[in-house]
Amino acid sequence: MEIIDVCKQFRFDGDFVSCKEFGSGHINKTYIAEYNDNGHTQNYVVQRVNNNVFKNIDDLMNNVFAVTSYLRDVITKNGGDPDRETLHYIRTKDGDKYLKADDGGFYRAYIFVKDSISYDSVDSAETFMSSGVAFGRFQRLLSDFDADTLAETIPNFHNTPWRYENEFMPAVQRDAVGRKSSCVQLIDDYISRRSVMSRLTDMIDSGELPLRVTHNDTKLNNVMFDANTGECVCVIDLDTVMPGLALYDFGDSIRFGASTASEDEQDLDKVYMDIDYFAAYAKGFLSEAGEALTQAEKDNLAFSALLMTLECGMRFLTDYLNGDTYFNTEYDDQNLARAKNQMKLVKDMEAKMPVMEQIIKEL
Ligand code: ADP
Ligand code: GN1
Ligand code: MG
Repeated sequence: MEIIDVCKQFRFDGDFVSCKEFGSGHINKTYIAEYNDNGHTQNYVVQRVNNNVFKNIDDLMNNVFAVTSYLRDVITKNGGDPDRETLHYIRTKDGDKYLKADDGGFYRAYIFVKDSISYDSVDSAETFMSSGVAFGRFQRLLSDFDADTLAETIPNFHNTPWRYENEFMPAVQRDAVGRKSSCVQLIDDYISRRSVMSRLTDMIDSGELPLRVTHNDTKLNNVMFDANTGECVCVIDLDTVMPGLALYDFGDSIRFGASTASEDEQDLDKVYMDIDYFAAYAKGFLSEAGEALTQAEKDNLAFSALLMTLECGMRFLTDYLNGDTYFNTEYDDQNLARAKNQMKLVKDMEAKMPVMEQIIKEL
């Protein structure tokens, strides 16, 4: 289905001007649509939802509508601007939360946050600290949201040992597209770290770590910043908001944003975890979410960065071995490059763990 015909199905104000692909997410296909509403420009985001990744689109869209309407209320009560500080989804002309198109695609739409930008890499410690504030606040604002009403959009999303046993090792054994021989050493690097993978899930099982409503995909480019002031405006990409650990949100942000290079940088000499960025993010995140955290959560903040990096690298390697069926890729060995890159970061974090832990203690 042509994207202009998709746009026509939504309750957008004004006349269609243009629609083009944009953004650099690894999962959905994102477009920006420009409309002219009596002389003023209104932009909308239109997304083709990846239904290979999200198996139940009804559950998914019920989650994001519930979360955003809850956030609108809380933000309004706190004197904030709900139109800017949370996503505003638009229904179809039939009143549905998404469009099931004739071509089998699932589309949804929301208002483009005006004068906002997202970053694919950190330009300063201040920007990164600000994203920590955004994700910490997101968690705090949802602290009274009834977690039982949320569907688990991707089961076992951050269950690292489950991913190891049920996805990674089977992919290694199947070697579906004959790529295993090109990454034997890398596979061993992941396998040799199996023992640390269960640390947080064991603590959930023993009741030492509480489940909260968390974002679960806290990449820097899932925060919009004000294009003029540089301050964080709102958190986006709400597809994985589910019960999880505060530690997942903290760790995943460090994985992506505290790296000195992009996630698929192939020159591994450029890939490190920047300890100043780590400290800046921790300061921002804890300023919003810190009060609610238990001692056990605080004690595992530094470790969570390592675990989330290990998990994500293992997911990239799994996808490489499976023939690139999950993450969006632009070239053949991109998932392999990502998996190597994340392993380099893991090794760097292992070496820096005492310093990271000391920083958290001081905060
Ligand atoms: P994915 O699941 O593929 O990561 P996202 O929802 O994160 O999809 O969207 C991809 C990118 O599109 C984001 O990183 C961001 O740059 C841009 N984007 C998404 N929503 C908005 C919005 N409301 N306003 C401005 N930019 C947006
Ligand atoms: C995906 O959708 P995006 O690009 O924000 C993925 C995350 C990974 C990330 C790695 C639903 O995030 O879990 O950490 O890529 N999202 C999903 O860059 O799998
Ligand atoms: Mg995203």
